[in-house]
Amino acid sequence: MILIGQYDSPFCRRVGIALKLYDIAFEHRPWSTFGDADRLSEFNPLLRVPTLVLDDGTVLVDSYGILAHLDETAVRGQSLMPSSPADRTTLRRVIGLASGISDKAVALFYEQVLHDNPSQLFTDRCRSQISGALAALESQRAVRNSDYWFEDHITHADIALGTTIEHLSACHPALFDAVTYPALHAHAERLKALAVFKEIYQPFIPPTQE
Ligand SMILES: N[C@@H](CCC(=O)N[C@@H](CS)C(=O)NCC(=O)O)C(=O)O
Repeated sequence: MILIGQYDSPFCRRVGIALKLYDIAFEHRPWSTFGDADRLSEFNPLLRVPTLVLDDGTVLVDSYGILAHLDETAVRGQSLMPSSPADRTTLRRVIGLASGISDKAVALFYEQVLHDNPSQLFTDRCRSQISGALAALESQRAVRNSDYWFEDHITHADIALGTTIEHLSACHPALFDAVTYPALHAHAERLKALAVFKEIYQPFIPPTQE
């Protein structure tokens, strides 16, 4: 299996962490979506990461589908899904908000670095979408006392939150702080300290078209 994409992408990092926790062997190709567009295009016409090449050559794109595939096929490691249907619904809500924040963080970054005159309307909208989703997640996390979102068991909800917050803090430091979001900050710090989060990590590198 080959995972294409750099770990400064929260979406790629989520997949890399899940592969590790499921103990699935993979080769990592840390290609940039801009700098390595030519070789990436051989696998993914969308020029996006994560891109996962399965052992039979099938190429999966988009973290949602890739992670669903891993959940269905993993034979080792603890499941990254909670067992109760109610918790699964909660998990999907958390992941929807967390990955939505990352979508907006990436869009905001591209707007700022790739446009000569970034749109004020668009950048303000991204910032307010991000802070709205963070506030929703903060209030949901604040009423839970466990180390992970679901008791003592790491799930996709934790991985999505941890990778989203680390990415957001690196690329838009003004949009996240421990005072405004204490419960999310504490949660992200706990995840950051895990060996798998340290291993599947790359400092943020702004995109370049060269
Ligand atoms: N919905 C996608 C989002 C992935 C995404 O936004 N990846 C970024 C890197 S963080 C990317 O490929 N950007 C290049 C582009 O969209 O042109 C997923 O969950 O995999």
